[in-house]
Amino acid sequence: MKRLVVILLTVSLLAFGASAMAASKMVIKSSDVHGDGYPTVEAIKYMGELLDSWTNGRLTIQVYGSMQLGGEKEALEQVQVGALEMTRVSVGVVGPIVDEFNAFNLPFVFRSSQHMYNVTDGEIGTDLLNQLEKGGLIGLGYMDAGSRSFYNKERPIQQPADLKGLKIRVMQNPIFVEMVNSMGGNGTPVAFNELYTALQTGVVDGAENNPPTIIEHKHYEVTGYYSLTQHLMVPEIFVFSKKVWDKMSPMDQQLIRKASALCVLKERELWAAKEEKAFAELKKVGMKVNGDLNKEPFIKATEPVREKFGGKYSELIKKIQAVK
Ligand code: GTR
Repeated sequence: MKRLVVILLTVSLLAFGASAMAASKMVIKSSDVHGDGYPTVEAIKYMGELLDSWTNGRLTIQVYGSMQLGGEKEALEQVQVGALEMTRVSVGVVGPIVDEFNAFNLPFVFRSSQHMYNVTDGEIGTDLLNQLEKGGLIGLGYMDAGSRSFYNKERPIQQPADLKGLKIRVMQNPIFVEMVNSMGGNGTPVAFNELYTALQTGVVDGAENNPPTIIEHKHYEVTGYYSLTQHLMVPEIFVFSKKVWDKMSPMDQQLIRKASALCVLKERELWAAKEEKAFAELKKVGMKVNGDLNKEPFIKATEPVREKFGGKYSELIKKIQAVK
């Protein structure tokens, strides 16, 4: 009898402990280089609101935007060691952690936004997200970032030869350095949180990005020409720390997955509106936009980059290209 009481007591204490653990309050910290109003930031805030309402305030997200926690490389490192729960970064900086992601970082690999959605929403996208675990990350979803084109202070880029002599900032990944070099410019890796100053002081002459980023970070103040080469279509990604994730209850993990799926859709909707608005704003703030250029010479010039960096993943690339 005494033994039975002890067993029952132990079992109920364990159960109490488990539910207390499951019920413990958690503020998920998530970083972003962009600030309030940017689609990625607003979508993560929305994800936080969903979690908050589903759990009566037990799970919430606090976004640290505007590079408060530094650049994207550091943010990923913080998430890997579990010092930060979540971050939203470009797939551009994920390639050096999980090599397969570099298939998405190759110039002219996606034909259109729809093609990119079909790839990231399908088997290939899910498979790559799962591979993030080997880098200590839990992949929660992709976000749209449109396409990236060159902008600089010197001249419009009408053909690859116009890049000659220009130092063009790229994200910290060797692929992008070679991508710019293959087109005739000088690819220079600079962390995003140092880019405005690098443009202002002439450390670089230009960079490459989407219109919302140029508007939001006022890069038009320190450049002047935007040329629609659209050479990259690099998705954004939001990831959770595997170290933290492994200590969470399956129920909470499921809630986060569910909120992530809705967050992805929210960002797409916000992105479409933001991109259209930013395109119009570029002209208003005085950027000279040349949209009418022949992409063929740029595609041709970057062929060696696709061969060199894509060689290892030629099967994966074939699969990406086969997606409708
Ligand atoms: C932006 C992207 C950021 C960051 C930045 C960059 O388009 O949203 O995550 O990667 O580009 O060029 O570093």
